[in-house]
Amino acid sequence: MTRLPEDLLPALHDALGEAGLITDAERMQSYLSDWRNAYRGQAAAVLRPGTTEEVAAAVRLCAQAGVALVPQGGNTGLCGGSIPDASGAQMVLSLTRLKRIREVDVANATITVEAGVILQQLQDAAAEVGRLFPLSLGAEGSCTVGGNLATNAGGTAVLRYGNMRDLALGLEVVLPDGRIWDGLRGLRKDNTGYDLKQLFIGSEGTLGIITAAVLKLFPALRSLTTAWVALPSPQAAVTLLGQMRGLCGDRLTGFELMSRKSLEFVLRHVAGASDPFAEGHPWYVLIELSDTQPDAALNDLLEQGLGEAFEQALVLDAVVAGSQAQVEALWALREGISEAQNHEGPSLKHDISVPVSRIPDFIARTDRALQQAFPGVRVVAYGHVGDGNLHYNISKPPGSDDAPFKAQAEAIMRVIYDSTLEDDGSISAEHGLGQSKRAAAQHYKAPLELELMRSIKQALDPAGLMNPGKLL
Ligand code: FAD
Ligand code: 2HG
Ligand code: ZN
Repeated sequence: MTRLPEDLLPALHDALGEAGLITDAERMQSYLSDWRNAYRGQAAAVLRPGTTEEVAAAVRLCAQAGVALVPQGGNTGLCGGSIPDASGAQMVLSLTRLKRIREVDVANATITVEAGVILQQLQDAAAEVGRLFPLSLGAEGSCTVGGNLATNAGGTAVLRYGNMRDLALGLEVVLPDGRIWDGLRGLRKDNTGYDLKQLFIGSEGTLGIITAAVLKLFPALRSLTTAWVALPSPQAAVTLLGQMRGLCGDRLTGFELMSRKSLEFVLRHVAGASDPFAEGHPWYVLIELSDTQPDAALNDLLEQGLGEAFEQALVLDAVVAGSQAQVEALWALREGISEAQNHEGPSLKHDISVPVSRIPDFIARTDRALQQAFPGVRVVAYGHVGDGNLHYNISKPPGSDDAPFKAQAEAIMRVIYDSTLEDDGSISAEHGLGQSKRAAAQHYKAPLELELMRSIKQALDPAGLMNPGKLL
């Protein structure tokens, strides 16, 4: 392990107390690898401050000592952003003790929460005052608001409510030198220059530590209907999406695409999962309509939209959930894909985006190129089609060894990202760059964009101590 300045750990102990400092190797383990065990690192210590002032003190002490910090929330990220490197010289800064809901302002439709609040707790706190916090994703029982902001998380409700960037009005941030920026304003309009909070949102901990945020609340939903729909092709899904949007407007709050392969993985590995249809179909979408009115006649709307789509041969079959248990069962099929894919051996995750209209061509072209270059690899394509965001994931050929597949990872990624670029897309729509896509971003992002990003990094973190080795 690299030597730390002798007085640093005692000073951190004084600042954070017993609960705020972990140096014991055993107790540090869970902070040093991600949930898939895809990334593993070492750390000189894990810091667990309990207040913004303690975060500031820890950051200041580490800045003075030249020690790099790796911010960490729920550690559910999918690109290794919250895991330190292998040197043992960095420290993990866990925000999970910053758990307070500081204020709910119903009239302003805002909630002020600390970074360590779990997303589900935030959703529950909004529901308690008859409001909705709409961000929704598979990891919501473990991920934190700080992590959601730092990755600009997306999920299944972006179609209607936008991603985390659209849901934040103000931030409190500890800067790399330990100063606290109090930008906790709940203003919907503020044109006094650069929108500083947006710099930190999506910066993956490379510009500062987010300690609290003012977030938007929405009216609670009082009616909801969910359908599982079989389709012949991604083109049918895109056409249906346009038609349902035209018909339902903002009541269309979910539209998730899944290939047959994705569903097969879930049926094989998720306990209790069952196919809503007697026979298999090539593609599926999960459609959700919701409204703030209790009797919004959403089923009529859904049936009208699907009826028209049947006549146009866009839809092959459909089931509408008849109870809350069925709603949950249908969503479990969608949310189970990520976990199910882990049981099929090593997987390569890609969260690309292209314009929605180009999704069908993207899938057809990329499938062709992959099968030509890497016969037998399994494409597990699914995702937030309404946002143009596909999880175009790859599993190894069935029954094959892991090693040859892992050796091809880089080349497979190239095929997918080259194809994404052909459609003017992005190599990461929601998970961020972290460690896994950092090098690819250097290749795929425009040189001028990279130069501007480096200038911002240099201006805020000239010593490079905020999550080094990630993003840039
Ligand atoms: P972590 O994993 O701890 O950290 C993520 C990044 O943020 C790291 O770079 C870390 O350094 C930084 N960071 C964390 N907290 C702070 C802070 N307070 N200040 C500064 N930087 C910080 N993501 C989506 O966008 N959409 C999805 O639909 C989705 N579904 C998922 C489903 C599953 C089953 C899983 C496991 C993950 C999913 N994710 C999804 C990815 C992940 O949940 C999100 O990226 C989430 O926002 C990460 O939150 P976290 O608290 O776990 O952050
Ligand atoms: C989802 O939409 C998540 O389910 C996870 O973003 C995607 O595991 C993945 O690749
Ligand atoms: Zn996703």
